[in-house]
Amino acid sequence: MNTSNMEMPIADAQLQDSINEEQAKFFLDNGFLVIRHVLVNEELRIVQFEMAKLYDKGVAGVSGDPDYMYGTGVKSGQPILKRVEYVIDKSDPMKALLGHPFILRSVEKLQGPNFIPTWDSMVLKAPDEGVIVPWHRDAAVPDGCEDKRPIFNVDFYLDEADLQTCLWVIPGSSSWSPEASDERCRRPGFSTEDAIPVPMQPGDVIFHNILVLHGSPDGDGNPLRRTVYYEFRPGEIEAGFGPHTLEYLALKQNVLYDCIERRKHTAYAAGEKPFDYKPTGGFAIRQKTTPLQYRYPHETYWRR
Ligand SMILES: O=C(O)CCC(=O)C(=O)O
Ligand SMILES: [Fe+2]
Repeated sequence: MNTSNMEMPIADAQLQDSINEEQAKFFLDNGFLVIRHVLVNEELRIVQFEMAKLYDKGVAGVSGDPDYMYGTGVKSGQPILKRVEYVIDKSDPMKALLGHPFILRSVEKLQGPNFIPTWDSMVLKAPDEGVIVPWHRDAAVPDGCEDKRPIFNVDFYLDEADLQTCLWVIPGSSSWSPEASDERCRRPGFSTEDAIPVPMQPGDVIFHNILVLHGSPDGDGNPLRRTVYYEFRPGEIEAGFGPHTLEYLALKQNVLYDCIERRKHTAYAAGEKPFDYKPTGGFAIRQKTTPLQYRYPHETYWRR
């Protein structure tokens, strides 16, 4: 495939209410989509500040808390903070971010009205550690599921990702067979001949299908890069095939509903048309309750 001059529609959250048909089709065909200017002005500054607090806490060293995850620095050999899990639980502005109306209207367009939020994590590329993220898929679609609606991550960039350090994706690899995907991931080194780079500015977003092959090169002398991943799944897929229980589905519906309400009380959302979360049929929310918590550990809710 010639990917060098690929026609790529780019959405702009300041100019549209949600992604349009052409952008949705591009996402479904290629497994990723870029959206500019999702976080701007005060919200961008607040979210950057909140995630700097978690980053600093993690770098200072947190032990005995599984939410702060460390790897070993390629250059320094030291423990390096690589991921912080359950960021919504740890910060109120991150709850309000889950209610972002452009994002939710776009998720609804791609997954239908019964979607739920699943994972919420901050992924870190440590400064000057030159860590390669090898080609991978984030996860597989649950066993037995024939529903073609995409499961995907919404990646909020809090720092710039330039051509040297940004994410690369292989357009269309979201529809490859598991065998073709495994074969490509086994190819040695971080080769990019069939891939395209996705440079980003702070506040920009990538939607990426969990099945699209992606990764990033070692970028010598790279600056810190913080990306928040919010994953969404169609309720029908979750209910039919897991990986979580039905109880989890209802709990996360309540979290989402609550976060949409919280967003209405932020100064920066004052001029927005809020997202109207209205799951249908068997997914309709019968009783709106304040969430008991914002951290429902995945392993507590895996199906048997
Ligand atoms: O941000 C990156 O460079 C890739 C991170 C990633 O794909 C992951 O953590 O699953
Ligand atoms: Fe990934």
